[in-house]
Amino acid sequence: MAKTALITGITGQDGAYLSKLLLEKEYRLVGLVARRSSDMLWRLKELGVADDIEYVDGDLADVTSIRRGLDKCCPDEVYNLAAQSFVATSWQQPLLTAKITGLGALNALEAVRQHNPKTRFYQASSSEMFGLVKCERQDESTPFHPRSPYGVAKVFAHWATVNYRESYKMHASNGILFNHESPLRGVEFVTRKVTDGVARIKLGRQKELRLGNIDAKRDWGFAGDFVEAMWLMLQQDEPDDYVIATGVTTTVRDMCRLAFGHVGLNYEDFVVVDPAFFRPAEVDVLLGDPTKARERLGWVPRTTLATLIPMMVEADLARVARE
Ligand code: G4F
Repeated sequence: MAKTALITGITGQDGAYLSKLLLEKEYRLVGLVARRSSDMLWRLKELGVADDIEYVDGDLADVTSIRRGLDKCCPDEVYNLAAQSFVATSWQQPLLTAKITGLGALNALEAVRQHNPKTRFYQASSSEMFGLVKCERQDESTPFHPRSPYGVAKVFAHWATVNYRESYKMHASNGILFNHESPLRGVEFVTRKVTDGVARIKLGRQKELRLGNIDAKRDWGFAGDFVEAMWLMLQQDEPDDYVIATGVTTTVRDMCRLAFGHVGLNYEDFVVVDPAFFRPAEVDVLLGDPTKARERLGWVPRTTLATLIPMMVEADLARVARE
């Protein structure tokens, strides 16, 4: 019998790649969508899956709407990907971030528990929880020290998931995902801001690119690889928490070098460091240790940053040329 999955945040980058993966595995797929409009389906359309999904109206801030969504489709698996996920915005809207990113996960867990506690549950945890890192490589035992309202909200959601697992024996797992990017990334995030900027500069539509802290280091992988780990977590006999990362860290500066270099330009001629993009508290470096995911899930990242960034630049060159 085909399985049914309910995905919150289905219109985001990860929602789109996970949808594609689950449809390939012949799942019946249901997306919980807060405010439906055809514009917001662009990622699902780009992957050619928008018409293969059933959509139900619902918002993580409204537990009754999640219950209605669950009652309607009775899923075997729930993937909670919805969040206010842009770290910089979380200082502008800390309460909204807490409500959606933090409490929203608890709403989803409680709705699942009431509907059918045997439903398998995936929570999108984040490496932002490590924040002011306590060791060189972060794994599942590294203590959290979040540095943003977003990170604080994710810590709440993470522990709520652990608590539901321990209290109600629910099959609830946290995927502690390090940064993961793709051509479907929003332009507010630094990789896509850079690849979009490179395309605009190369095609003569923009003269410079203003960035914040280009000495920050991130462990960047490909979203298409990372969603496989989400699915694998829910196929295990026992629920657990897993770090999903590449194990390689790179500065924003070197990522710029790669992106501009792909079109034969030198980033130093175009990047302007603008303090307006600095954050009140920065996560200087993230570097994940995905050993547990490799050993227990058999998951390994396939795409390096050196492949990913050119892929994103090419997609943006095509998009900008079409504009
Ligand atoms: O691309 P970013 O905005 O991603 P960030 O803050 O690391 O968060 C992303 O990854 C998390 C996983 O660790 C997710 F949980 C989260 O939802 C999101 O997907 O920024 C990356 C780095 C930061 O250090 C930032 O200060 O790039 C630096 N940066 C420098 N200039 C910039 C800019 N970031 C942005 N967005 N824009 C800039 O102009």
